[in-house]
Amino acid sequence: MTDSLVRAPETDRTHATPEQYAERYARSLSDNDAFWLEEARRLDWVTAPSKAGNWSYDPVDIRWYDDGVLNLCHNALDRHLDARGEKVALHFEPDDPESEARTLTYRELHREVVRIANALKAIGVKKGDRVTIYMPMIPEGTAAMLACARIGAIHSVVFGGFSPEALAGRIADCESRFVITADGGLRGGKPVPLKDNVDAALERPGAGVEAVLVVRHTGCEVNWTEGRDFWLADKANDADCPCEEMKAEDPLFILYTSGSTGKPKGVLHTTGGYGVWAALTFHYVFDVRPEDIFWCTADIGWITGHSYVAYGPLLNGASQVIFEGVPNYPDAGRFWDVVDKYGVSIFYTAPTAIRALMREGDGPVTSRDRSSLRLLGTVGEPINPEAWRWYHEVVGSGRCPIVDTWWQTETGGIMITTLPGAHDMKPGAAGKALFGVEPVLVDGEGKLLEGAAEGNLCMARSWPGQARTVYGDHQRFVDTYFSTFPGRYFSGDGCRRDEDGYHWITGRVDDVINVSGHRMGTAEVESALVLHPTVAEAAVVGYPHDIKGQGIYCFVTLVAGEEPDDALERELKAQVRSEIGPIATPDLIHFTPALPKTRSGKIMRRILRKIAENDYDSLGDTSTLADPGVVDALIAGRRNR
Ligand code: 6R9
Repeated sequence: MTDSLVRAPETDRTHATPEQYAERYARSLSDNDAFWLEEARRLDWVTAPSKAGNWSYDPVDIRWYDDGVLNLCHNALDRHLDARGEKVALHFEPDDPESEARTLTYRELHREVVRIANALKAIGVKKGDRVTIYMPMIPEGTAAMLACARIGAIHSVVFGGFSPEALAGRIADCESRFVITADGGLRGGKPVPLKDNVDAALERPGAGVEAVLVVRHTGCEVNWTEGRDFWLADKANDADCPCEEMKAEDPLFILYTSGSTGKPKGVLHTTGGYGVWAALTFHYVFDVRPEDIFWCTADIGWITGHSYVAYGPLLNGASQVIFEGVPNYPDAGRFWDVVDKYGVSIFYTAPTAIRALMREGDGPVTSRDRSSLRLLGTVGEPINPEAWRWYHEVVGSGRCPIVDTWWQTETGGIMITTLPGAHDMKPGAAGKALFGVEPVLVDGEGKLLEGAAEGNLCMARSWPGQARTVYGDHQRFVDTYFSTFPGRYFSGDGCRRDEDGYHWITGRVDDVINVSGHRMGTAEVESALVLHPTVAEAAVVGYPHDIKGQGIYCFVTLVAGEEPDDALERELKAQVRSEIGPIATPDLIHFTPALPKTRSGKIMRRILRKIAENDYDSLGDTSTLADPGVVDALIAGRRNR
């Protein structure tokens, strides 16, 4: 009964009624420009925009609020100081529950941001420069992002779990000359050698930088390059640091994300539209009230951490928790300890975390109070109805609505969800379009599908939070998102729309897999594997994994004369870890003498996916294979989970 409705409790129907939603949604489409100009008033502008959308999908040129001028750091901090300077902006919960927690008010966070902004200026950062941020989940991470926004620098946050190799690639791609990092981080009691990783990355070709600002965090030993490395504390100062006036379309940040081909893409977001979108989606979806304590467990290295840690909550003047650690340290009740400690009322996490905790049983949850919770959210991948029900019934004690929010790095913020109060929920369905969003489904030929249907999820029109380009490669942006179905933005996801207009995301339809809510291009893992001298060819697919959603299944053929063994398997896994990072570690390696190919030499991934899924009955047409015998050999060698 996955389609059954779960009703939001009447007491939560205060934010947007079903009628208000329907009315506002209809107007957001029919009177799009007026709607978006009105919504722009959520922000302070130096010069208010006279027009909202100015975009085209053919040719691809996306602009919003073109003639507006503003600064997002001002909007996130300065403008709150008079009315709520003493309100908590961040509660920082360290990895070790015995370590000292820190709380920063809006005034204190503002001071921290100004200090970092001055440090950035002192090391030579100017408006338009790219600054790479490689940080643990500590207040200085968010503050560094806002400091960049304050002085008009473009931040490129790289997840602290990425390897030096991956970091180097991202530094080189956007020609970033500055890095902000910490001496080290802590996750689940284990040290993360951030500064060492930066040192290693900067030895790679193309990744030389002028200066590295280092935040003292764990106090661990670090190597030092005189003239290049600077402690933040030595460069920071309280001098006045006015907010730079930014045009709405000036870049705000670059965030790298995996695609189906090639190296990760630097998705570029700009200032005005992204700001409006982050502010609006946070306001509506999380139904935020002044007394709420919000907690999004995402790292700032992902888009969720950008929009719902750094920007959304602060643009709305909300109080939030940021957490350095992991869900199961020191034990599986940690999330709920933190919820109780700070009185968290809105909690936003990923299905993979929910599934991992569900496995530990109800005890670690029910032994904690959790009565402060009133709204739960999920993001990152489809949530299976079983995990949804556990989240709803056990974590939320059946009291809290769940928002299952579908969106992407490229969309800047939440696109499809139910709204608490306005919509009933269906376990496993993301829900309906947010204001100004017009999702459509098309078949393989691009034909529009009406009513209840399943197809490729596209957007028929732009919205302010949409990515503008791929940094340095606009053609790649056009090719990736606008060429499959011309005139539409193609998300890369499959989706079923039911008779009530709810969207059920069926997963990626391209060669991207979703591992624990993280996007991984199969091509990236393949490239890492073939770097090994024994590997002739590799093909990587996803397969269903109980906790991670999808696991990484690698088919590998070796060069002639090489024999597979356990040691080689370990070496290949290590190779992928060091090229990309631990999140890309293969789950299964299947050595095979050959891969199934068409006569023109194309690997038939469809067949590999079926084999990885243990689904041998629906292998489909294998007659176009150059050597159909390969399939039997593959089935015989199937790796057990
Ligand atoms: C925000 C984020 C985007 C991809 C997206 C889709 C999957 C995200 C989802 C979901 C089903 C949800 N995805 N939210 N699938 N239901 N609520 O995760 O961005 O890292 O760019 O990933 O994640 O496949 O295309 P990003």
